[in-house]
Amino acid sequence: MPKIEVCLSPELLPLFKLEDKIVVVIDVLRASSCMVTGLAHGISEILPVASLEESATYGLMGYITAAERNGLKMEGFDLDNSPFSYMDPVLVDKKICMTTTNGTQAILMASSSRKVIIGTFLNLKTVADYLYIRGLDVVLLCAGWKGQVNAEDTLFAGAVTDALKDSFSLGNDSALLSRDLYRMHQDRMEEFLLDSSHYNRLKRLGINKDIAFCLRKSIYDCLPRLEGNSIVANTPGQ
Ligand code: 3SL
Repeated sequence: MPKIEVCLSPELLPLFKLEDKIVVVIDVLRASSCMVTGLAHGISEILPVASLEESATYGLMGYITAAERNGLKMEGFDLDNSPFSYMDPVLVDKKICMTTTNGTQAILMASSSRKVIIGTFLNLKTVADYLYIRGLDVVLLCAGWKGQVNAEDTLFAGAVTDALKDSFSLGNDSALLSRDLYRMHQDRMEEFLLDSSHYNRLKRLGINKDIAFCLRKSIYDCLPRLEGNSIVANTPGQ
């Protein structure tokens, strides 16, 4: 039986062997939710980069630039980090270069794995179906917040672990903890998150509607995957 491990923070990633595994990068609030939304709405590719400088350089090369730090859009860049911004029809067929506080950094850290895909509540069923069909060992990598564990990414890791309970074994105790957390709160996720750090950070910034949107389950069947250096929508069979 293949196994599921959960990595609760990128700081713990050096403890995991990635080469032969599928890594699901999770940043529910909000980077991975933006990626799923954008690709579902017709953006052609999203290039994750680490720094604002790199993003600006890609801007000069024709990319639309998206830059967030501490929840805020950075001055001089085109897009903020709201999934609603990624629905804009002017972005159809466009290439985005994206840098965020945690999500894009986690993707870059996972790039040595067999395959990187992007998971969110928005594409939960598609992610679980894909992992089931592939039947390979999986690491669910939570982007967290600046090295700290966060509640919403852990909750999503638990949702995937729970969805695959009959065909995957638990690879570590983080998988057990996240699965049971999800089982406990799956019907009242926003209520559970009321006291969580990033939920409150975004609320202080007045970004409430993004939170509710990012917690919607399985509204897109889009599966973003890392192809070369860019995130693109997966085509069936890959
Ligand atoms: O850290 C990130 O990658 C962001 O998703 C954080 S925020 O939701 O834009 O604040």
